[in-house]
Amino acid sequence: MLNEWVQQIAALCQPDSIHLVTGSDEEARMIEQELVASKTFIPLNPEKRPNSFLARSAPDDVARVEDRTFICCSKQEDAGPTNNWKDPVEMKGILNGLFTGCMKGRTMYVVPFCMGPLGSPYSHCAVQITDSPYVVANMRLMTRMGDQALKLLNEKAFVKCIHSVGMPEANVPWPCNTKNLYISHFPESEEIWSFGSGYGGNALLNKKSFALRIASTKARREGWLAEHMLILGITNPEGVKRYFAASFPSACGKTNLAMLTSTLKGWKVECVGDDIAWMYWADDGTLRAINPEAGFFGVAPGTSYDTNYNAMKSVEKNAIFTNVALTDDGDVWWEGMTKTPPEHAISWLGEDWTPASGTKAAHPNSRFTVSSTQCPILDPAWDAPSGLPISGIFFGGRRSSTIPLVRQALSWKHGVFMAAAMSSEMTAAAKGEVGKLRHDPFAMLPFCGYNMGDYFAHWLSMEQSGRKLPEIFYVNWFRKDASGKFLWPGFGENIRVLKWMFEAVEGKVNRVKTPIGYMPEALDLEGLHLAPGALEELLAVDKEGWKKEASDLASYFAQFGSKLPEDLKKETDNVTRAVL
Ligand code: SAT
Ligand code: MN
Repeated sequence: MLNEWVQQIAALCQPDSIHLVTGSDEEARMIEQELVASKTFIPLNPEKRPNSFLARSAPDDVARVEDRTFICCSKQEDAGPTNNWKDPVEMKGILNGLFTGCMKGRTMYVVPFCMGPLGSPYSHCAVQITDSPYVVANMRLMTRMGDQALKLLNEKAFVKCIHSVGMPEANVPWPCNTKNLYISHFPESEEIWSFGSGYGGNALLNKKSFALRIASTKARREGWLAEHMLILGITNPEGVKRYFAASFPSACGKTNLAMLTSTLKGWKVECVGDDIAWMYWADDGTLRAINPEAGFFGVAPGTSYDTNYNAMKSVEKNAIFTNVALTDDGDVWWEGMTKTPPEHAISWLGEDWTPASGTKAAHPNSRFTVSSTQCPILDPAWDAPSGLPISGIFFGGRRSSTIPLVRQALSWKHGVFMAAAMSSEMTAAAKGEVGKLRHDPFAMLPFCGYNMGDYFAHWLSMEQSGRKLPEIFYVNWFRKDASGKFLWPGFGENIRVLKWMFEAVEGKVNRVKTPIGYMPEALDLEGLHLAPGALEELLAVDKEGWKKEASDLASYFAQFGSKLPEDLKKETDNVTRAVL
């Protein structure tokens, strides 16, 4: 089956050669050498960062492009109002034209990969065909790929991912074709066709395209959840360990949170994953999560030994950096990595840069790619085939006002409502207006492969007898005071909020009921010096703000029409009434 399909795609794309990727070390060295020869990879100083490379993308191929991302299912209604829909037959016609001969003069790589622990009943396989060796090098760090995945494919159905940078015979370090971008998903035939971009989620189809957009449609059919969530383990001073999953939009600190260094004595965090969780109901009624990925594709700017020690340790070797700056001693640098910037560097655009330049040395969406196994606090059970039991789920956006530091849902339905009501200030992870507030339900707006109204209903349907439902929380690390300063220090100090959630799950009563959920009566602030009044402000129910929130939400929800579950309408009415 694999062979036939590969031949068919090869006949369409007309590459010079076909390379079935094995995942071996020799092969990896060969691909790296090829990338160095084509100037896509700049080898870093091996004394500073062994076996690591810097890539610079084309200046207009730097982030996910949501308005060129399509869901192609037969009925428009199934894609829903928040996705770009295209008729599958029409889209196949366009793609056939674009892909014809698109790999002439290039090698077509065939990358078998498995998302989730090898041999886990919860894992799913796919194959990505790509003409980008850069994509192959990244997938090697981020997925379980090559021979180990090929063995699992056998005769089983696999998701078909076809990717081309869309530039035959182009001899440039970063080939792409951003005038003709198509990131197209066919949930009914489980295919992904991506054309024109070589960057991140547009090109690494394992990540958002498969593990979220296609997987979410599979999950809906089969009764599980494919979510934009990190997974972490928290151990308390008594040695009790609990796992939490947490959902935030892109570039809102999931990687930092997943690798948190606790500032509270005796409390410890371990990392299972930083971006995607697949969750299933086990026979004992618990919700169990696996991380489908095997590596991190983290935002570089702002990452330092102070803010995320474990990420910095993870990228000390065997890492790929994209769109960060190159220092004069052959290492990498980005804004926020050190307190004092280098006196001179080469920017992500390949130009001379000094702190006086007045521009960014690294692109705000520059990234590091590294294998999970390099994370010093990787959870010992991160790869467990049976997944890990989830005690709590929390959601959070980037909100400078209104949304309190933390609250607990009053019920499962209320929790689903809180997540559906999520909105967040936009970041550089996607092309668009950075800082603009937008609705981003469950942090899945760009990643849900079907009608968001049906997605809400799917979440509500998780509440069934015999299930141990996780507690749901909502956090906001990003609230600011009147002068625009963050009220909460974030990073390692977030353990104080995690502690409250951990204890809430255990049934320890330290909460007050408010119209918008349970809020902490007290937080452990020992050793932390918050500005006077900051905690009160962080936990205040801002009535005026909530009134606006509720009326805005009602009009947002209206677009889902009859697909909006009655329960969410009721929850909106409840909150509106309660805050009025
Ligand atoms: O480029 S990615 O989609 O992988 C990163 C992100 O948006 O989270
Ligand atoms: Mn993400």
